[in-house]
Amino acid sequence: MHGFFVINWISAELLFTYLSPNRFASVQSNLLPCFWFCIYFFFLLSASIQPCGELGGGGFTMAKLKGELVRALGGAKASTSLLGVPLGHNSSFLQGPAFAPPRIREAIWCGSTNSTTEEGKDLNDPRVLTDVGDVSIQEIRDCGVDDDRLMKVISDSVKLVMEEDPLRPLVLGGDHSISFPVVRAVSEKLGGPVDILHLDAHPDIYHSFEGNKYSHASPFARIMEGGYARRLLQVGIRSITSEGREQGKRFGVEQYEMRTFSRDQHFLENLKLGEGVKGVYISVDVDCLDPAFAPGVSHIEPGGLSFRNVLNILHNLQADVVAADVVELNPQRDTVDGMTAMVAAKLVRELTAKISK
Ligand SMILES: [Mn+2]
Repeated sequence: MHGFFVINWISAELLFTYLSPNRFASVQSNLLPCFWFCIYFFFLLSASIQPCGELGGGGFTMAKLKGELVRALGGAKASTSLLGVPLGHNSSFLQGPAFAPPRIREAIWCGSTNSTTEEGKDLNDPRVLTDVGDVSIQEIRDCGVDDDRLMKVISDSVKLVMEEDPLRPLVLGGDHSISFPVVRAVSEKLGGPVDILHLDAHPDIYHSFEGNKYSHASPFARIMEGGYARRLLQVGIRSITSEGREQGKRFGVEQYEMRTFSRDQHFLENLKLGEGVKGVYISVDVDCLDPAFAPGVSHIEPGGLSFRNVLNILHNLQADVVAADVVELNPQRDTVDGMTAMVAAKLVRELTAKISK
């Protein structure tokens, strides 16, 4: 149940509807505005009498409570907070990534491993890792909300997490379309562009794909058009069309292809990013990995990175990582024992260690 977030959202929508000029123009009697006000306050009251929402509500109160918890424990300079965005409908092939966030959480806390990251951070410490739940994507779409507004809901949710210093969002996708509203929120909230390290088999920079400007094949076109990134480094690329290269040139993207990885490896495993901008954003598409390591993805593309290549890139990166996402795990394509979910979970664990300090 994600009712709390829906209620908050509906309240805001109703207020907006009430305050919009069109509404005033169309109102013929005084009764209609009163009716809307009553409805609005009813929802406001409903929200205020369930201060925690449900666990997994992903709403304002949950981020606020988690922020208060971290500060009560003595705080941290930066603290990772998971935010699930179970969105799969902008995929061009399969929609399974909508089911990924619970599988990743299950794997993070699986009893087959422990709560310590490779470099010694304890994920059980709320100053290292908290979780604010999921944005209620499907429930909001069930209300007939289009993608322009849905993307705004995602951006607003990310901003609510960032509001609670020192929380920094680590977003669990979802397909790759979510990176656009997430990066937009991070850049707007911090007040300037970030550098992006993007690990992926694909550049995801089509102007639009199959007529969809929010396609999971297009988020980095929207990000670069919006001016939300200064540098965009794409690593692991091995499925790229002429449009992908042209768009890369157009936006000044640094595309590192797998066919030259042995030449680029030392450089990529010792990166220093983010100087002179607001920080670094890391976007990891699980299909950056070779399918031998991560078969549970929608677009299987042989010839990818090893898991250790990716960890070397992340561990050795010198950067202030302000937010990140792990996207495109498709549980419907995973092995029966959920191997790729464990792979995605370990990426989340190690990214958590990178962000928190
Ligand atoms: Mn991909």
